[in-house]
Amino acid sequence: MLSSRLWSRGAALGRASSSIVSPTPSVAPPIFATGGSIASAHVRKIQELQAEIEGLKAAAAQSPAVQEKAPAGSHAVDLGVVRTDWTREEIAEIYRLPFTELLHRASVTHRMAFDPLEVQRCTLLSIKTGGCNEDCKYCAQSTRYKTAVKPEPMMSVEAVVEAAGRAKAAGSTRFCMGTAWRELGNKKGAFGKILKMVSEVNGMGLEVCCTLGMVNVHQARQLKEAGLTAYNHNLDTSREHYPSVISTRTYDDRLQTIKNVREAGISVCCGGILGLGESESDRVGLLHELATMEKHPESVPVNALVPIEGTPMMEGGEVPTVFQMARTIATARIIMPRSMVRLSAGRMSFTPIEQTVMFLAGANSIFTGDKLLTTANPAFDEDAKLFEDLGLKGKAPFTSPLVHERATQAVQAA
Ligand code: SAM
Ligand code: DTB
Ligand code: SF4
Repeated sequence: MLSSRLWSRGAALGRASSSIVSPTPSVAPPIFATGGSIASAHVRKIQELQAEIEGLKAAAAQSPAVQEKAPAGSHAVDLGVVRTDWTREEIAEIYRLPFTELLHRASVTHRMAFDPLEVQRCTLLSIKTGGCNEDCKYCAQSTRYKTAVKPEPMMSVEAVVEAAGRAKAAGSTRFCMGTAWRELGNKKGAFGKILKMVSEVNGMGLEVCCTLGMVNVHQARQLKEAGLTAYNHNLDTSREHYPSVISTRTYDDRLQTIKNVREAGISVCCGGILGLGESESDRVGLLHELATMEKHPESVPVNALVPIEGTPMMEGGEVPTVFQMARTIATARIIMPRSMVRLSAGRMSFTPIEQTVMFLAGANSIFTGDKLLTTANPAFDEDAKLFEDLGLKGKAPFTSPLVHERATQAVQAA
């Protein structure tokens, strides 16, 4: 049996240990597998950890190396090996739990790997807007549809670095650059500029993410070398529903890029959009695809459709309900407990209290700033007020559970 790992620090640990003992009836499938076999008694495992917590608490307190790496005030409990063998039926069973029960389970799981009061602020920037030849039926930047977005040239490195500086000053700890491209392809000049942007933004101490369409392993390695933290490439929906949304590339094309990014050692950001005319089974299908990857994406964006005038989804899609969003987020939180779950596009469609339900469901990141790539986002002040009302705090960069895992190993070695 693999030893359970835990890392925590100071008073925060007390909070973590008391919150994880919440009695959770064992109706839904187990979340964690241990040493390859599925642990049937999730709760028992949590209780076993209580004893271990006390010993590790002392070790953590004595390890300056760990404390240096440790994000102040956060806490993490890593319960062995995270499952990647979910069946679609198991995921559907979780998705369909009574709503309050689903939220409770997501909440309990959230506390095992993250400080639930921390929500990461991220900033998006469209560094090359419009003129994309793909036919994604939701997208403002596709040339196939008559939308208000006009193609623009690529931004300069200086302008991007300036924008990243503003984002950092406003509290963002992750900066994501997007291009309206099917693929990076043979755009050598543009790629050179992007590598420079990545390296400069990385030098500012921010997590850097890019979303540039399809990339090969060689390109992914160059991005990694330049200092890229994460690559965003969404599956958008289930394999079955995908052809009704996009015809110019396949689901397997998307999976190949994700594989290339993984192979280069870059953290994967992969999720989808709700409101594309999909069924509940398609939402479960998307979650199943993500949660059965050899390694879960470290970051799972859940977007609500932003209906764009002129695109087919203006008619064929529909803004998802708060329940559909929260169920999807909560299920993602439970089946991928160590992933950041990002409440991404579409927040303008939800009231502050509806967004609060999504935080309760386990979302722990939002995009802040007035603009996403081409569409509107809640005003900075509105988000600041929401954080204040909820007592939320921002999340420092590079403090994902993966970092905690390294800290844990250091504790155990101490
Ligand atoms: N062109 C690249 C690609 O498609 O991978 C990167 C940019 S693309 C705009 C990034 C993601 O934004 C898409 O995969 C999609 O999930 C999301 N997105 C685009 N338009 C959206 C919309 N109208 N509503 C919600 N999400 C949207
Ligand atoms: C993701 O999943 N959502 C972000 C990010 N990844 C690149 C993009 C949202 C785009 C919303 C539509 C727009 O502003 O054009
Ligand atoms: Fe192009 Fe990306 Fe928009 Fe699809 S989602 S049309 S690939 S910019």
